[in-house]
Amino acid sequence: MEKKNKTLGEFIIENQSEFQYSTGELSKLINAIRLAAKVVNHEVNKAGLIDILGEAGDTNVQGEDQQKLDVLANEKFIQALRKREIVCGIASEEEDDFITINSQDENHQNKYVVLIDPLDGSSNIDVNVSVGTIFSIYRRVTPVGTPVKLEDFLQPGKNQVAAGYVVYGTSTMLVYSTGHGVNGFTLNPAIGTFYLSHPNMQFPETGKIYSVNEGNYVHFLQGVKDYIKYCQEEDGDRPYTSRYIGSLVSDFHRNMIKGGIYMYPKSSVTQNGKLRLLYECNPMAFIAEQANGMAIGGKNRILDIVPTELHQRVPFFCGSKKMVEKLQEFLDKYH
Ligand code: P6P
Repeated sequence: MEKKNKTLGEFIIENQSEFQYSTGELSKLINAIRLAAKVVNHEVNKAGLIDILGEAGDTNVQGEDQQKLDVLANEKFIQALRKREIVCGIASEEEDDFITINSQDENHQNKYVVLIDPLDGSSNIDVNVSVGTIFSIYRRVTPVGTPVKLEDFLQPGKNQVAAGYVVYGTSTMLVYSTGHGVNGFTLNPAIGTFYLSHPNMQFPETGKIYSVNEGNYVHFLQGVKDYIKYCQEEDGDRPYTSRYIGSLVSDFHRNMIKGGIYMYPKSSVTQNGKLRLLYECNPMAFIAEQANGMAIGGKNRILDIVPTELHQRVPFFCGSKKMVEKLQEFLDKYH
């Protein structure tokens, strides 16, 4: 078990060899994320003060009103990643298409692509509720030395080499995995240093919390409706508690610590659900499985889905293994 209070920097160096292509590349990637997370944290924490709330006036590719902090977070993460001579392309919820990052020598020697939701749950900013950043990292599949292509981004989630999130909550945490377990680092804002506060994070095998927007209940498939009713019945350790923040990173983080299941099902209103496969579901599913949890889209494992579009949406059920398995029983009855 890792010693607590180690800094993120020390942890990265000590675990450098875990990253299968370790020529300092992991350090550069995570350090870029770390820097941007601190900058965004600073802006999020003062959002109410410098009147950067409210909408930037634009809408993103999802047709959602773009909050000014969305725009700022997107810029800061792209800026931090662009400066490292390691990333050849970036895809973001806030960008219609992927961005080609040309290395200084312009010969496309960089080997990694990063997919990011720079500020997930941003509609919560105006009401001072936690938001988060989600990131997903792959090794490119097209030849080094050529410009990055869409197929570099449309890889199944099981190909991820690293993934994680930043939760800007009562404290700011960076939680990530390179495929060797999940570790959580808490920011000491006074000195701008992340410390290892949650080594080897694991989903409890089961739990008593279910997270879903019950306002959509009437639109859910019958299997989902039946599972929600199962959660609410008096029996054994049920009824469960319903907890839904409306911020994926926060609901996921709480459920990973306490045990629980998060659900964003498809419905008669949202045919494929709401969450995006590439920069929300895949990274969170990678973290979940690394923490002995489980993530499915219905019949299929999230990490096995072969993407077809950059911003495609999928139904998403993720959390404690036994709870996801129970849900799957209900889904299998009907579908
Ligand atoms: P709804 C935020 O917009 C988000 O992508 C997730 O962070 C969150 O869990 C979900 O959507 C909330 O969606 O439809 O319940 O408001």
